[in-house]
Amino acid sequence: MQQNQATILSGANAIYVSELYARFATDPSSVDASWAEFFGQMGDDGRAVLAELKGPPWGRDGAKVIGAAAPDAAPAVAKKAGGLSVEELRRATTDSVRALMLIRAYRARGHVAANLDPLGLQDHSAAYAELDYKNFGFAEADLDRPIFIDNVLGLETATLRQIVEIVTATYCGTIGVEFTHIQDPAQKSWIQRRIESIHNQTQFSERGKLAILERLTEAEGLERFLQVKYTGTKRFGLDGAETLIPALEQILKRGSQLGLKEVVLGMAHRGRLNVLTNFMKKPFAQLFSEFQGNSAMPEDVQGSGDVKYHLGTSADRDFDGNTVHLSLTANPSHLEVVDPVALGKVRAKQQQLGDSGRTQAMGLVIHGDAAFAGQGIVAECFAMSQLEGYTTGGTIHFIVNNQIGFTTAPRYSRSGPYCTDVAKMVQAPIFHANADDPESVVHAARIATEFRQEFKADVVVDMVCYRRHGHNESDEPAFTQPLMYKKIAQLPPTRQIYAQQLVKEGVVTAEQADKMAADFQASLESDYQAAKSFKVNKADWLEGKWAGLGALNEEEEMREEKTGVAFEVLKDVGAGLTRFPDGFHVNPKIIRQLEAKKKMIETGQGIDWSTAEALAFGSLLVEGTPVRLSGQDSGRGTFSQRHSVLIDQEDERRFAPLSNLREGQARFEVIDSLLSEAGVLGFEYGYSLAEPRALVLWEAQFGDFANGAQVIIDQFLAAGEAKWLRMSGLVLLLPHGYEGQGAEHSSARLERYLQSCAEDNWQVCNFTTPANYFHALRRQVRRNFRKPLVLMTPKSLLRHKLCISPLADMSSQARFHRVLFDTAQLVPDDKVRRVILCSGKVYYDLFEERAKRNIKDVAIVRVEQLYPWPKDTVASQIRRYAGAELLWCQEEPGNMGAWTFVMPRLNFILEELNRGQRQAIYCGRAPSAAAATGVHHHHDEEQAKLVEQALTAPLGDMRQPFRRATRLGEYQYAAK
Ligand SMILES: Cc1ncc(C[n+]2csc(CCOP(=O)(O)OP(=O)(O)O)c2C)c(N)n1
Repeated sequence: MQQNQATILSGANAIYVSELYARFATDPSSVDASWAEFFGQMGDDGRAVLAELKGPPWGRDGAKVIGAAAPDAAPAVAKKAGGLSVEELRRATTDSVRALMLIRAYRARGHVAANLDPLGLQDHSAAYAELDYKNFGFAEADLDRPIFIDNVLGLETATLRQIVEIVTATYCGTIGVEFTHIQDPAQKSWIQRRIESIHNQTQFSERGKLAILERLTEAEGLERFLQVKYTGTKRFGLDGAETLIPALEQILKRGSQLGLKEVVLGMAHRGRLNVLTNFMKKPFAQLFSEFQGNSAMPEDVQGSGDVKYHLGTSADRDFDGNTVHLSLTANPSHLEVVDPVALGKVRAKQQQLGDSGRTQAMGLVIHGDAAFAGQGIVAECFAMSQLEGYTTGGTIHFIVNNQIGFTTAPRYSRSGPYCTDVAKMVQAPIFHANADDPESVVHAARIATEFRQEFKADVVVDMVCYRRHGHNESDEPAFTQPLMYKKIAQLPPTRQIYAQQLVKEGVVTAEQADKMAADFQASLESDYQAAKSFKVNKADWLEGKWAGLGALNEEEEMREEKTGVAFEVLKDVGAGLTRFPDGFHVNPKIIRQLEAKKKMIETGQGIDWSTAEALAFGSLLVEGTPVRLSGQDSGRGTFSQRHSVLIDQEDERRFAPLSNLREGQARFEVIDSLLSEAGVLGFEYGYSLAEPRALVLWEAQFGDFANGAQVIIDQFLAAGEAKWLRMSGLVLLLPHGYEGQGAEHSSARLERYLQSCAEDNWQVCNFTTPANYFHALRRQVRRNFRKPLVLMTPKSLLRHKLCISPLADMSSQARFHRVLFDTAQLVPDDKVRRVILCSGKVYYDLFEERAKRNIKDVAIVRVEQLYPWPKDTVASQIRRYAGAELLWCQEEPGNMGAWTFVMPRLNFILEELNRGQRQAIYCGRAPSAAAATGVHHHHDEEQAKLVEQALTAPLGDMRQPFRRATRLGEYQYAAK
């Protein structure tokens, strides 16, 4: 029988049965009635099994699948193969197929019956019913009958009882695995093999068990200590989720064995203090000192600082001789928004390490269950995870799933069964594990780490736990979850549960476990005493890759950086911009553009915007500074202006001239991004944090779309340095300008950036010349400090005949200009009637109209850099035209653009200069709810009118947006 069993579903029999099934599938009447009945009873799963009898595609890779047939087996032998009658064969096949269906059901659905919830709030009855062997055509009487399963589960033959025991242990223990959604056969079979071979349990050594107990003791001990010493102070404790700490430890330990050298962490508030100290080894004394109200920064360092559960840190940890550098990214309270930032840092570190296999640096992101399910940026990160320009070779996502979000229960905070469902968008494997079984969580963390290192893909560990206290420690959870909290109150801490387990196993005595806890409390007590005199003696922001850079001081901001480039270099780089390999078929229209570029470089005249940009990039590259630009369609450029990647018209090969300038040049990366703003901007910001020596740029398709990344802009770019002492030199390219294309395609919302300007936090500019753009880009990486650069960038000016610069303006003697003076032939300065200050594209409208009308007594001064506000230079220009009236002209509506930013600053200058005119006057569009009209001829009329008014209308006639209050108290535009 054994021997017959062994041959039933292999070789020719398998082919015979599968062919029978194939015939049945096309025509049920074409097979014998008994087979038809058998096949007819099969559900979808059974049919899939039958269809796979010849060996499914993913089984061939190593996973042993029942009935994998030798490809050359001859079907003709089948009729009485193995000495069985057709009836016997049918019967045995029935058993085997059913058993296999059962096993498959557990693989796919076992997690629903797994014991995942320490609170035991889940009702498993439906899951048990779903997986009951009786659903698969078996009866109790079948339990002990041997069934041939052809080495699935590592057994050739097993009784139904054995099968059920094994799959229950493997798939329904305290770990539930979701992996059958994975389409990559190698990944799927790897997981199946990895977990089935050991029934999804690690046999930990005594040492391993003790280490878990120690980590749990520290995790719990810290929370307990804080609860006593700082009762009621917010700490967003880890109580109920302490198993996080041994799990993280495992990720590093296993990771370091598999080549990890750097791990970038991103995490939210929950348990952060525990992670900072127990995992990242921030001194406890420092933490206690912060609890006592002291700053996390040294006294001589300025800045706003931040609450302690937002702070980052870095550390080196040693695991069996392997050192891993850890850095926890500082983050704002906006949940999940740190995720792409951490990933961008990982990418930069991989670049620095030369880690092309992406096994040395990794992101480890810790999430809350409600935030993971609710915040869209999580999906954006998954969307980026396998893209060439953004992949980091997989992230380990660890979810502290305490089954609540503030006061909101899961049924209100997600639509799917699990908080992890979003991870299925990239077919990540998901390990759900019960935190009250620490060994299971540590085991899952280990497999997740191995998976990430093996497949360079994202993986999720969902640690199901609970939150012992309220959302923070002064919050009363029973207001909203009385039953849950009754249950929680009865639960012993995880440490206690595990200590008891180890006592039972004889690994420790109860006294040893208690002593471990007492010793830790004693050591915290001595750190607590030390905290009283703890001083942060050094800020850590200028270490590692930041060494040699410094903080900004005022002098430095005003210093004229040498950003010009020698003529020969410019010419050489310029020649490289138009070079491409022989036999590369460039689009004829682009050839024309390249020829025009060539002419610009050769003559040194008429350099346009994109050529200036390419010269800035190219000169930096040959000087050894890498350039990374990412944004939607940035390779070509939204306005078809950049063409930094040439595409062969016959085979779509790509060629980037900027990558081929010189031997030994730095790396140029231009990336067409996914259609995300927050995710991508966060990523590039993270990249810039880790790599201060590269020029990193993010480009919005149109400036207004950056509003989708507002959180990154407000909370990281504008305030990151002030809060966390973390500089960034990221450049934002934001197409802006009123050209009649409607609201979103006109305005990059300049006003929003200007509103956030303070403490020299960043630079906000709106240039009118390619040369200034060139210098600003170079200045960004040639200064001794880093500040984000927010640039309004042109659209129509990209092709405007006047928006050009001579090459000389980029050469060694040339430099950046914060303000551009009027150099036209006008009446003498003291006869100038009016000085119009403006910024950006409207300058050309004013300039051309002034020329057309032959006006000679109106000067136009361009404020190229709005922030830091070049007060002295602006004042010098106002002083220069001593008798002139002062006007600010802009094309944006009065409640937008730079007006409300410049107005008080101009008024201040007028006052200082003691001018008769004390109020700067506004000339521009009326305040408006939408950023621009969508009707083209309205746009044309408005634009013509504001230009005409600026040049000719008496000051008293100007439309003053905020002069008159209406009855409703609303400030309205007083139309004349
Ligand atoms: C984007 C965002 N919205 C709202 C909040 C306010 N908030 C802070 S914690 C929290 C609940 C988070 O729940 P979960 O992700 O499950 O983490 P837990 O606190 O339970 O660990 C909320 C709503 C926030 N910080 N960020």
